[in-house]
Amino acid sequence: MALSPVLIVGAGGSGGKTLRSLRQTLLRRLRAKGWHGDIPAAWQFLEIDTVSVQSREGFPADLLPPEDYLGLVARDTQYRGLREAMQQRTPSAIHLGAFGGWLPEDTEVNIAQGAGQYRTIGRAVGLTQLSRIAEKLSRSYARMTAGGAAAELKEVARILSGKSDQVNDQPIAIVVSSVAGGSGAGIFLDVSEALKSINPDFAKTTHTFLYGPDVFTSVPQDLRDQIPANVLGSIGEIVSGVWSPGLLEQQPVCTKPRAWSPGGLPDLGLGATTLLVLRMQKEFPLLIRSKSTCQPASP
Ligand SMILES: Nc1nc2c(ncn2[C@@H]2O[C@H](COP(=O)(O)OP(=O)(O)OP(=O)(O)O)[C@@H](O)[C@H]2O)c(=O)[nH]1
Ligand SMILES: [Mg+2]
Repeated sequence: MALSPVLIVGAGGSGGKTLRSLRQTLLRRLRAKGWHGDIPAAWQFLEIDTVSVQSREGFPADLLPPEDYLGLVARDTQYRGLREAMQQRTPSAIHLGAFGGWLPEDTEVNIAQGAGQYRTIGRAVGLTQLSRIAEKLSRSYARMTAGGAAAELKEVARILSGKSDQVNDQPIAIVVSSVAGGSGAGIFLDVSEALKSINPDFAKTTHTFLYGPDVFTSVPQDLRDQIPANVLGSIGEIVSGVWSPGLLEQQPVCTKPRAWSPGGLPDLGLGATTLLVLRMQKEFPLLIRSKSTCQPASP
């Protein structure tokens, strides 16, 4: 099987843990085959979470290198300040349409430590940080496609299969998140949008893996009150993208990251994408084709 350059993005805690585990496993397997270097540059990992500083979260796999982590909330940032900044940047005439019905007035949650299992808080944080998300994705993409990365990948192919020509040029993106919490569920759609702004081909080569709610059944019942609402909201947004008009049309891809608008149903941001909802025992692959328009960001 041919190797491809891959940008794998973990959104929120579950996405991040998946990346940590995957990176460690890949490195072990490569080393077992005689590879002496670090993870090849053609395989980029990036965790994006609200939490200011990457933490173990009780999970045994090594943390990612610091440059592979983006914490969206600066220390000491309060939700209220972040919300006001977002509103000030948005024309007041569209406030109701853009924020009405979902953006919380305020919250007790200390957002520097996570979105507290509120998907709307996660999304609000992500929206205010879209340009940082895109910037960080672009840096990972630059490393993945830099001179030397392709030659290194050929060397990996040679070590693994004995054939250095078992390599594809086309970059692939993988987004991993759960739909159950606040951070990942709140940002994975906007992350997918941002990917397309970096390379329009990601509209066709992004794969999204989502953990369903049943992977959290070991979490005590009183700590998972918000999970049903988060899952319902996430799946609703995905399905609305599938059913939005014009799905099969060829649409231009935006060159700047912008928000996916849940109210207008215009764009799921995933292009022709395999979306896999991971459950404990079953996997449901859905082929998502979404309409992609270049309307101004809202908000
Ligand atoms: N108590 C406890 N809660 C957990 C555990 N794993 C996950 N959760 C909670 O289950 C929810 C879903 O987990 P994730 O999808 O990783 O959450 P996230 O995307 O990081 O979002 P937030 O942490 O809610 O901002 C989160 O709110 C977590 O706090 C666990 O091992 N113990
Ligand atoms: Mg978390």
